[in-house]
Amino acid sequence: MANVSASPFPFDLSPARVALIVIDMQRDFLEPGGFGESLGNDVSRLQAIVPATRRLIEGFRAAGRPVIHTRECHRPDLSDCPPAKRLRGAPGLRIGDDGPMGRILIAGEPGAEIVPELFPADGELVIDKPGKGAFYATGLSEHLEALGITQLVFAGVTTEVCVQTTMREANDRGFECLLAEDATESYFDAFKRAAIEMIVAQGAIVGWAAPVDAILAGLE
Ligand code: TIU
Repeated sequence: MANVSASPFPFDLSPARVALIVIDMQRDFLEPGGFGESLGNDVSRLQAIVPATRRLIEGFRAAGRPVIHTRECHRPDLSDCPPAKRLRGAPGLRIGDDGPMGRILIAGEPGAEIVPELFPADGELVIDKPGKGAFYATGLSEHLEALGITQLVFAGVTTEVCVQTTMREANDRGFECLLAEDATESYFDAFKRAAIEMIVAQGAIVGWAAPVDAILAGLE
C-alpha cells in the first residue's frame, strides 16, 4: 500500500488493484462547435487539463495499470437517447444534429472522438455511454470485476456532471474512488470547486481528491 497525499486524508493506493477512468475527453466537449458549446458553454476552459490528464494516463500505462476511456455518445438512430435528453442544447445543434464535427454526440462521428492528445492506446478499453454516469447501460461493472479492480482514479470532464455521477455510483458499488483534481474540469469554476468539496466532505463521503503528481508518486 502506498499513501497518496489527498483530501480529506491520505488515500491508501493499492497499485495492484487500481484502474484509471478518463471520462469523456471528447472533441464534442473540448472544441468549438460541439455539444458543450451548443449548451451555451465556453469550451476553452476544458482544454487546459489536457497536459495533466496526459501525464496521468502515461503514468498508468508505465505502471502497467488499466486505462479505461469513456465517451458520451448515442447510436445514429438515437434509440438510446431519451427525448428529454435530446431536447438539451440550442435548437439546430442538438444531439444528432449536423455540426462542424459531424452529427453531435453520435458514435463514429469526429466530434465524439477523444481528443488526439489523449487518444486511447491499442488494447485500452473504450466505453460508449448514453448517460452521464459510466455504469448506466454499459458493461463497465463487469469489466472492472474481471480485472479485479477495487480502486478507481478519475479524470476528465465535466467534474460536476459525468465525473461526479460516475464517481458517486462507483462509490455505491464499493470502489474506493480518487479524483485527480488537476485532471478534471468544469465549464464553471465554482461548480468544479463545489463538486470536489462535496466529494471529500463528511470524511470522504464519495471519495478522495489529489493532484496528479501525488497520484503518480503513489503508483511507483
Ligand atoms: N454539460 C456538461 O457539463 N457535461 C455533459 O453534458 N457531459 C459530461 O460531463 N461529459
